[in-house]
Amino acid sequence: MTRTTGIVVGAALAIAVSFPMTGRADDKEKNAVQNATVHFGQPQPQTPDPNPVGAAVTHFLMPNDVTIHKGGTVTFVVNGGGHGITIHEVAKKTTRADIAEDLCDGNNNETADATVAQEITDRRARAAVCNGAVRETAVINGVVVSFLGSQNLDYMITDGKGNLVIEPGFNADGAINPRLDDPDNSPRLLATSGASPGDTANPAAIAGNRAGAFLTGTAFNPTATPPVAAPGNRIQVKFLSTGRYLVICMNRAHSLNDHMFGFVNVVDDGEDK
Ligand SMILES: [Cu+2]
Repeated sequence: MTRTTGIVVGAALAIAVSFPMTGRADDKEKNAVQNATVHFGQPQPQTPDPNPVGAAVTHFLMPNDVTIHKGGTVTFVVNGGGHGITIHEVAKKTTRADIAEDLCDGNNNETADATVAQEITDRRARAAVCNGAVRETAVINGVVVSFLGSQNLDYMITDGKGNLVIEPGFNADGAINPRLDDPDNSPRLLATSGASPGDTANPAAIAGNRAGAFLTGTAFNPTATPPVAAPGNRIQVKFLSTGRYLVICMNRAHSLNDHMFGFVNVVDDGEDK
């Protein structure tokens, strides 16, 4: 009888203690889920603008910042064409602005907490400045080289600590560095569409094509009854270590021009998962 009472009292104390601990928990940890789903590209039906902006307004992740438990997964649902996914670890304090400032148009027209309508306005403004039709010049090894497309310039993408995360290199003739593809400058967890770090060990494996293929995304079929979205690739990644991870499109135009990136946070809330 006495022992039973003691167990009940002990349980009540444990519950009482757990509330203040929850209250102190970081917001990210409180909102962490075991398995998240992220749209890589605007979900169907997509609403591209008329040209010249076109599909640029569909180049975003939704949601663009998710938090999961250590050992959990994120499944990326690929929507629309021309995407490749790469994931790099970044410093935990890295903000969206830290990445955006290193891309074309920097933080101009990049409003992190904007309304959906404001985000669309921002994407249009960015596409007017950063696109495949603008001509850029750069000096490479003392030689002035002309580029068609702002996405073909070199960009040094650094994180919140100032560490280099990705440097895609110049893509002067359209073939040197066809993708946002950097296996060397930071820990990379995934790369779906590019060369392989085994490039030198087994060059025959990717001979003649450093670009690889883009992913197959969902496609809307307005002529079907009812209109349906054809399925696309769904890529599930299991995150085994805590940290903050940059998820960015390997299509240079999508990432460097259109800022197609987001984040995954992986937290350990002290529970056995
Ligand atoms: Cu893309």
